[in-house]
Amino acid sequence: LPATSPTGDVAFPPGFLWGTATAAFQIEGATREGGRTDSIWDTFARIPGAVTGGDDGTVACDHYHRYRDDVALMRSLNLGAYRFSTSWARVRPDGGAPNPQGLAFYDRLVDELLDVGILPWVTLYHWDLPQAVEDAGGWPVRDTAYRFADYAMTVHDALHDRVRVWTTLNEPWCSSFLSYTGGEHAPGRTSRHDGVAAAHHLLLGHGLAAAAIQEVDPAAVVGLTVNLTVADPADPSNPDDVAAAAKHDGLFNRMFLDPVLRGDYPADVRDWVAPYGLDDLIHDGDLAIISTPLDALGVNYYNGSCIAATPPAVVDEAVTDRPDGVRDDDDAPVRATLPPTPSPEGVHHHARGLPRTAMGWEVQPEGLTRLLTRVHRDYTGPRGMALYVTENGAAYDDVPDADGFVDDAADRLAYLDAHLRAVKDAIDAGADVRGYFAWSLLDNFEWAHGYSKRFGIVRTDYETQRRTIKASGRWYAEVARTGVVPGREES
Ligand code: PNW
Repeated sequence: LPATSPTGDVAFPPGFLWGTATAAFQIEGATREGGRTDSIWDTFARIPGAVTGGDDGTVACDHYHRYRDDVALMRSLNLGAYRFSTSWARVRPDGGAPNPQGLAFYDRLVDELLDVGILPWVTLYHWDLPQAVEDAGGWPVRDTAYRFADYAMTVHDALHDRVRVWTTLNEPWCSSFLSYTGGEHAPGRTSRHDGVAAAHHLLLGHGLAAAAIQEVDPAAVVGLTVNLTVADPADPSNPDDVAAAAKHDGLFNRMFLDPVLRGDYPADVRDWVAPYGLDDLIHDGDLAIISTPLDALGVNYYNGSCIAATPPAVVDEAVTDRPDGVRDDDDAPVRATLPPTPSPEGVHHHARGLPRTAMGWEVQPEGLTRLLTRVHRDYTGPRGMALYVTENGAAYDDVPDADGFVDDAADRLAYLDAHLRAVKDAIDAGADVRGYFAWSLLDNFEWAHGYSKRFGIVRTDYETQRRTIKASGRWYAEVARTGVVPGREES
C-alpha cells in the first residue's frame, strides 16, 4: 500500500490549496456577546451528562476576541485558505432579524484574512441551529429549510463582495442522524422519523441556498461538504456482510450524494427509510432543487468502516461503557464498536485491530484513496466538479512539555502524512482533488466530548488561551509552503 509506507517526497500539483478548518461553535466563545442568542449546542451542553466534563461553548478558544492573533497564526503556518463557519444565532439571533453586530464580526474576520492573502472559505451551517428555530420544530420541519436559505442570503449579502467560496452545510449526516436519531449531538432526539425528515430538509435547505447564491452571484464557487466513509464487509465471502456494508454505504454516503449529484435518492435507500416517511416528505420539485448544479464537493474523511450483519463477539467496552449514560432505546440501538451511531438495523461495526485515535476511530488512510477515486468516478468527475478534502485529522492524548509544546510526530503528524499520501494517490489515479484542509487549526470544543479531545495542529491552553504550534503544525507549515510532503525515515 503506497499510501501507508513511509517513502520519499510527494509533490502536489501547483495551485493545490492548503488550509485548516474550524467551526463557529467550536472556537468562538462569546456566546452571549454582540447580540448572539442560544443555539441548540448552548442548550444541549446544559443537559447534565450530554457533554463530557459538563463543558460548553461559553469561552471555547475565545476566537471571537482573538481572531486577529489567530489569523496571524495561520499566516505563520503558510496557509492558503481558511475554512470557518458563520453562526446562524449570531447573524440572525433567535432566527429573527439580521444582527449588524454579528455580521460585523465576520466582516472583520474576512478583512483580516484577505489582508494576509488567505482565502476565506465560508461554511454557512456547521450544526449550531438557533434554539428558537429548534423550538419551532428544527430540521424535521420543512420550514427550517426556507429559514436556512434566508439566513444564508443574509451572510451572502454581507460578504459576497469579498468571499468567493460558499459551502452550504457541513456534514448533513451528522446534523440529521447523529442529532435527531442517535441523540449524541444536539438537539439530542432519538427518533428515526425525525432523522429522516431532518436529512431531507437539510438537503432541501442546501439546494435552496445554493440556487439562491448562484442566482445573484454567478461567479461564486458553491458547494456542499459531506462526511463519507468506505464501508467494507467484515467477511467479503459472506453475502450478508456484503449486503450490510452496502446498507451502511447507502444510509451514510449515498443518501446524501445521490440526491445532490444524481437527482434522486437511491432505490435501496428509499426502501430502507420508507417506514420513516421519506416519500411523504418529498414534494414535487424538491429533487430538482436539491440537485442544483454545484461547483465543488467537500469530502470529510476520518475513518473507514468494517461492517457485518451480526454484532462482534467482543463488544468494545470503551464505547459501550459510556460515562454519560447510554441513550439507547428501541429507536436507537446501542452501537457495537466505533462510530457512528445510530446504526441501521442489521448494520454492525467491527474493529479490525487497526491503530486507533483517541476517538477510538480506526486509522485507515488507503480508504481515503478509494473514497476519492470512487466519488470522482461516480459523482463529481462526470459533472466536471472539483473535489476538496474539507476535513481530515486526528485526536490524540497530547502531552505538552513545560513550554506547552506537543511532539505529536509519532501520531497526529504521521496520520496527516499518511492521509496526504493517500490524497496524492487518488490524484494520480485521476481524481480531481484541488485542496486539503486539516482538522483542525486549534484544539477546540469537540462536541459531545467537550475539550477532552484535541484535534489541533496548534495546542490551545484553555487556562491561558495560549496557542502553541505542535510538531504536526510545524510540519504542515512546511508542506503548505513547499507543496511537498517530505519523505520520512523508516523507524
Ligand atoms: C466532524 N461520525 O464531526 C465535524 O465536522 C467537526 O466539527 C468535528 O470536530 C470533527 O469531525 C471531529 O469529530 C464528525 O460519528 C463527528 O461519523 C462524528 C462523525 C463524523 C464526523
